[in-house]
Order: sequence, then structure tokens, then C-alpha cells
Amino acid sequence: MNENIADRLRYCTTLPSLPAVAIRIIDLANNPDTNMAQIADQVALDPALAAKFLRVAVSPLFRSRRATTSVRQAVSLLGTHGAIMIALSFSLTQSFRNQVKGANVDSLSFWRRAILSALSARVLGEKLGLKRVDELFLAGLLQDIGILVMDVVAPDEYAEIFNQELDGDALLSAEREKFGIGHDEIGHWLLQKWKLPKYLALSCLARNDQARQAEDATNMTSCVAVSSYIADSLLRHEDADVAANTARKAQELLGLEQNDFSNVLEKVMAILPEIADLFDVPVLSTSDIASLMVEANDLQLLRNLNKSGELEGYSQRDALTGAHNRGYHDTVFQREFDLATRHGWPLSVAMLDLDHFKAVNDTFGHPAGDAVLISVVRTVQSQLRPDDIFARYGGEEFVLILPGMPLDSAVRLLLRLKESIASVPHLYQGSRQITVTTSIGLAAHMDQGVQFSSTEEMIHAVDKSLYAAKKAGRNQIEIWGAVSNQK
Ligand code: GH3
Ligand code: MG
Ligand code: MG
Repeated sequence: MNENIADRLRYCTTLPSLPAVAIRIIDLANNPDTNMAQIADQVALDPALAAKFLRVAVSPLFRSRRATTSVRQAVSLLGTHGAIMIALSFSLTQSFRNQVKGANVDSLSFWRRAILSALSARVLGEKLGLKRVDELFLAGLLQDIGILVMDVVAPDEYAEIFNQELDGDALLSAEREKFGIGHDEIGHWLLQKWKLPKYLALSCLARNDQARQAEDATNMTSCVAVSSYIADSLLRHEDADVAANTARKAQELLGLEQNDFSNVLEKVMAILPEIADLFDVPVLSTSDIASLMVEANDLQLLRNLNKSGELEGYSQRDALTGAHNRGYHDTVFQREFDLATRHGWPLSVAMLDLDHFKAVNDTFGHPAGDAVLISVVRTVQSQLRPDDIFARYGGEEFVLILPGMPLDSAVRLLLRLKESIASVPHLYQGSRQITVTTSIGLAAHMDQGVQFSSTEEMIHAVDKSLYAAKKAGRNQIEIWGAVSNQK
């Protein structure tokens, strides 16, 4: 540890200390023979804590509809482990909020972040089916506790950094630059000193990739890391980069796909008001929560609208082929593009243009051409997922929107589509067989380092790639970025 800070910590007389009740509860936590009655007795000694317990037991975290009137009942409902974690969450929060009053960091913004991380860590754990979700709550809550320590040992210098409201990573690097150490290591040191279980202390280092790997961290630590990114993105939700980074981390560290991830956000938002109230921390205003709910719901809502066909009164379908029409395409493309940009989800878009289609008309007649168009649409649609959008863009040009699909999967899908279009003998008047081939241009947004600035820019790229596919001899796929078509 940085010597200067280590000295300050050693001689600091104003470091937050553990409240008596927390010390006894940590002892209970470290003793495998602890029983529920012992915990209930400790909690009952502290009337404020006991009152919290009764409220937690009926909160949405535990979804209990049983009226709980005694601390013993509450403890048995929460289980030994749950009760210990809840007791520590409250007693530590309470004592810190009372003790660290004189310091300079904006304490409300600290606790706001702590509560968001705690709840997010817990909800992530539930989503992943982890058993120790109460521990996750406490781990999320305490992961940035080192901030309060830095604030006590170096009040003026530290507040200067903290009150800039940087996101988690930026804060850590600003600390390292100024003090040679980050609040993550200091928190880790403090929780060890307090003899909290090792995995709780380790949660302070969750955001540090190297420490996480070196310490042989569990899924729990990764949940805590992602919870901290979620807190960043909820507190700075107008910043699309932060949101995109969070979704990426959830994917990278926990393998959470976009739908699961938006469920997590939805759930956090739904429970947040009550938890914030329990901890007496005004986390976000009601209107903030409302707008966040809208963002988290965007995707689901869009999907539902797709299914019920109510998208803003558009007539969605092309009369000849039954594919989606251009107007519908434009609306959906814009929404999917915005969602992908905000959350960092990949979005692949392809444009398909049938080859030498004029010749089909000239050879077999216009009605035969129509029949081929219908048959091509049917062939493609039968191979798509429910959320994919296949729209007729113009005459014999189609656009395929593939939400959440990275480039390599899109290439595989399009190769299959290209082959099946070419191999289907499109029937006309029951007997005439017509075959056609397709040229395809493809681009992926928010994948492999490619990010377009607008739908126009993206569709232009797709169109350019299609043109390159035609020029290269037709019946092939060109990928934006992979060839010399980027001018
Ligand atoms: P390529 O794309 O390979 O360069 O050649 P192409 O012959 O397909 O050229 P282009 O895309 O310029 O021509 C499109 C043709 O598609 C012209 C038009 O007659 C035909 N077409 C457009 N819409 C329809 C339609 O609704 N029904 C029929 N039968 N033909 C259509
Ligand atoms: Mg064309
Ligand atoms: Mg054509």
C-alpha cells in the first residue's frame, strides 16, 4: 500500500469504527454454530435495527406476504445468513452516515450509488440463480466503502476528486494518480481489518480485472463488478457510452444476454423506491425512475408491439409479398439502432437485391416475377427469429434487421439464406420453375469496433457493400469493413 496513505491510516484517529452491534454480528457470522435465536437477540437489542428488520421482512426483496410482528419471526423468514447480512447492511450504513458527517464528500451521492449497487448485485445474483443473494446485497453496498476512508484521511484533497462525479473507473484512476492508491484497495484493507468474511472484503476489488483474476474470484465478485457498472449507468443514464459499457460488461463477465440484462434493470427499478426508503436514501426521483423504466422497457415494448401489430397505426405489410413495408422498416430500424447504441448491443443489417431480376420479368413475364418475389419472401421468413425484421425496401430489394446479432452470426445466417434463395425452384403457375440469386451487403453496428453515427450512415454502408457484391459478380455477400468498399 502507498506509504503515505498507509501512515495516515495507521495514525488516523477518526476512522469510522464498527458499531458494537455490528461487531457482535460479525462474530456470529464467523461462527458456524450460530443459530437464529442468537441473531434475533442481537438485533432486538437495537430498537432502530429491529424496526428495520420488521420492514425488510415484508419488503419486495423477500416477497413475503406474511405479517411479521416479532424479530424472531423476521429472522426465521430471512434465514440465518440473510439476517446477518441485512443486520450488517443496516448497522454499517447507519453508523457510517452518523459518523462521517464532518467529511467533504457528498454523502448522499455516495449512498445513492451504494444502494443502487447493492440492489443490482442482488438482482443479478437472483437472475443467475446464485444462492447467496443477501451476501451480494451487502457486498454491493460495501464495495466502495474505501471512499469514506479516503475522505476521512485526506478530506480536502479527496473531495476535490470525488465531487466531480466521475464514473467508477475514472474515479479509481484519478485516485491512483493523486494518492498512488485507489479506494478499492483501501476498502479491501478496511473490511479485512474488520474481520468480515474474505469474499466480502474481496468485493471491494471487484472492478479491478487483475485483482479479480488473481484472487480466484467467484461469480459473486463478477456480479459485484457488474452491479457497480449498473450503478454508473443508472446515475448517468443520459450518457449512452456508459450504458453501452455496462451491457458489455454484463455480457463479458456474467454471460448475460440483452433480454436478461434488461429484465435485471427493470427489476432493479421496480424495487428501488422501497429499498431506498428502507435505507432513508432518496436514490432517484420518481420521474428519473419513470424515464429509466421506459428505457428498460423499450425493447420489450417494441417486441410486444411487433407481435400485436399496433406500431403507431402503421400498416406494416407490403401488399404484394407480405414482408414488412418500408415505413415499418424505417421506424423499427431507428428504434433498434438507438437501443443498440445505448446498450452496446450488436445490430446487424443486410440489404438483399435479386440478381438480374429484369431478365426474369423479360423472360417469364411480370406476373411470374411477382410470384418469385412472394416465394423469396416466404423462403427467407421461414428461417428468421421472431424479432428479426425482413422488409421490402423497394422493387426487388429487401432489408433484413437483426437485433442483437453480431456480425459473425449474421454472416452465417445470410450464407444460409443466400443458398436457400438460389436453390429453391420458385414455382409459377404450378409448373414453371424459376431460379434467382441474390447479392447481399451487410454491416454490423456496435460489434468488432464498428459504431455508426446514424441509421442513414449505416444504411449507406450496407448499400455500398451491396453495390460491391454486385460488382464482384453477384450471388455473394460483401461485409462492410471487410473489403475495399469503404469510400
Ligand atoms: P441487378 O440487380 O443484378 O443489377 O439486375 P436487375 O435486373 O435486378 O436490376 P435492377 O435492380 O436495376 O432492376 C430491378 C428490376 O426489378 C426492374 C423491375 O422490372 C423489377 N421489379 C421491381 N419491382 C417489381 C415487382 O413488384 N414485380 C416484378 N415482377 N418486378 C419488379
Ligand atoms: Mg434493384
Ligand atoms: Mg436487382
